[in-house]
Amino acid sequence: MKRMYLALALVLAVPVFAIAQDATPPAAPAASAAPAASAHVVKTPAELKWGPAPAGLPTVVTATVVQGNPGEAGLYTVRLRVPANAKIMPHFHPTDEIVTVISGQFMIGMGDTFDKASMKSLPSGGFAVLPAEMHHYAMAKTAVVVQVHGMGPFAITYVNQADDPRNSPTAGK
Ligand SMILES: [Cu+2]
Repeated sequence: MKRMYLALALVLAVPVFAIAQDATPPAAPAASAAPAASAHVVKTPAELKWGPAPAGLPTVVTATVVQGNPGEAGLYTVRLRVPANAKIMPHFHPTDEIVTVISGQFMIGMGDTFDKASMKSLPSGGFAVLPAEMHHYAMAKTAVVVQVHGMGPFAITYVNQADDPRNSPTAGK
């Protein structure tokens, strides 16, 4: 009886294997149909050009575009220099915001109210994913460089309009 089951199992297994063998690999997309290829980017830190941060971030923050264009659709990577004690008050984004701390001590909290006690401190090498629409806030414990990447266009909406540097240039200082 055992032998019969084994034979049956082999018979059943063979067609599955045959199907797997017959499966044709997906055809490579034609060059014209492929999405725009990513640009080849290899940069030393010294080659990064710093300037004003994207609109909506505190005016004390400076930024460099590492890759892509945060103002357009598609993958972008920027780095932000945030001076010690500067705050980015409760806000959210339409797409996931992925944060990597390059240097310094950064702090991130979740919710609608800035609460320093509940923030998590992230040293150099710290990492965070802030999902689209999730309310969060941040502060530089020391001067920091943080890398932010995600799918553009980058946008920021503050929970309280008074915290938006576009409305009050001293916000976040
Ligand atoms: Cu954010």
